Amino acid sequence: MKAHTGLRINTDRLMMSIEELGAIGAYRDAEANVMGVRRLALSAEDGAGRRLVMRWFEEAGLHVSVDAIGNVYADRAGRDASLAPVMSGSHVDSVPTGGRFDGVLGVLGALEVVRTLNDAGAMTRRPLTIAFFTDEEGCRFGTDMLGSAVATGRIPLEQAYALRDADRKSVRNELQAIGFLGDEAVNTRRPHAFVECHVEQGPLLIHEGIDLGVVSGVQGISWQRLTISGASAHAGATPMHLRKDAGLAAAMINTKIHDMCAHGDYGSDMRATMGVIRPEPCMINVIPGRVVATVDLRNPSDDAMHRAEHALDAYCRELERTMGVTIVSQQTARTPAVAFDESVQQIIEAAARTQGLSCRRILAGAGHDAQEWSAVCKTAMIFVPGLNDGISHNPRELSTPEQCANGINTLLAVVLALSDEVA
Ligand code: HGY
Ligand code: MN
Ligand code: MN
Repeated sequence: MKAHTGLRINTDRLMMSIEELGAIGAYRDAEANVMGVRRLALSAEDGAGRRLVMRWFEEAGLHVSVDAIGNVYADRAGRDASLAPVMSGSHVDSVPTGGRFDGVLGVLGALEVVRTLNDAGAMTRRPLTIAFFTDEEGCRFGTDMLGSAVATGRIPLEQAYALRDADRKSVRNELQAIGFLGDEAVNTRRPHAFVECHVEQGPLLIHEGIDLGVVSGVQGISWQRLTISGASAHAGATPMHLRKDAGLAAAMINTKIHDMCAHGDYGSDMRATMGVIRPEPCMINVIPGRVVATVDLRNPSDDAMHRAEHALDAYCRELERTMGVTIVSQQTARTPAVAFDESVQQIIEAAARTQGLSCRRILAGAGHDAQEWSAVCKTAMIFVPGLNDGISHNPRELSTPEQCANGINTLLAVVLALSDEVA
């Protein structure tokens, strides 16, 4: 059995795979003037991307299976089949204006780890599983990390199946439509450990000139869908005091959530976004009678998040009283702050330092599949910096081959260290 030490990934092969997958769902983004990626969960493009990656998994000699929520697992035997596997993976679905690296780096990076082990004829003590999970982004069906949440028992399968997109298409039917309604049972896999490599999606590492992020955890996430109902009326003939302007109410809520962040009453790190604002009838000379808007709150403190949600709810009740509108809120996603495993973080740090790479602990601003897997096994993440201030959920998302190689060489070392653990 060859020693694993000194193995290095094939960076060109990794980057070519990222480019090839990035061509599926590619579009020319007029605003950014670069090619972006649009592979919405369970779309035809997502199906094509999934099939390409599955083919690569099979070509790497892995045993591939699909579970009932469309998660794809690829298993590699270890010397001791009695030991639980080390798992690594992420997602291949994207937001509508995505880049080539979000999620993909973690999936194709895990594949590159396997390809490197194959080239070296190396067999790890523990089995390995690499994977990609369904609908991590949540922007089509309204709940993020969906596949991982079902795989780890936080969301029941039938509840996930029933989720519908804006065209009232269900998760179940869309899984069937792209051929990924798998037959493997969900909520059964319990890895020894889970480690995910992902682009940071923020400016910290690149601004500090640090090679890698050792992710300490993920902040809490609260998503709400607000339906604000007032009265549509003539923009010219209706006096201001007789209006029930749903558009004004939405704007006031948007200002309120930004004020909540600015004044620090809910912690200095709270972040708030009204990403969807859809007025009806959306005409220049009609007061909006109805608005559908979303509120995305992020907070590293669960207590502060609860207080912020209550404050927002009280504000909506106040607007109902003073403006004569009605505001119905539907919670579409809610995850607590998660702390990753200290021992796995230390393994990541040691792997980075052995390669002469600088690293620092960092809290994940975005949600990730790893936060769901941390409920069932010891888990941590490796962050890779990005150019353009680490921008993400934007076609200008860009990490260099060297930055990606640093992340995946570290992932290789971490997977090897974890796979050698007996207990
Ligand atoms: O919304 C998030 O944080 C993740 O990108 N789904
Ligand atoms: Mn992601
Ligand atoms: Mn994302």
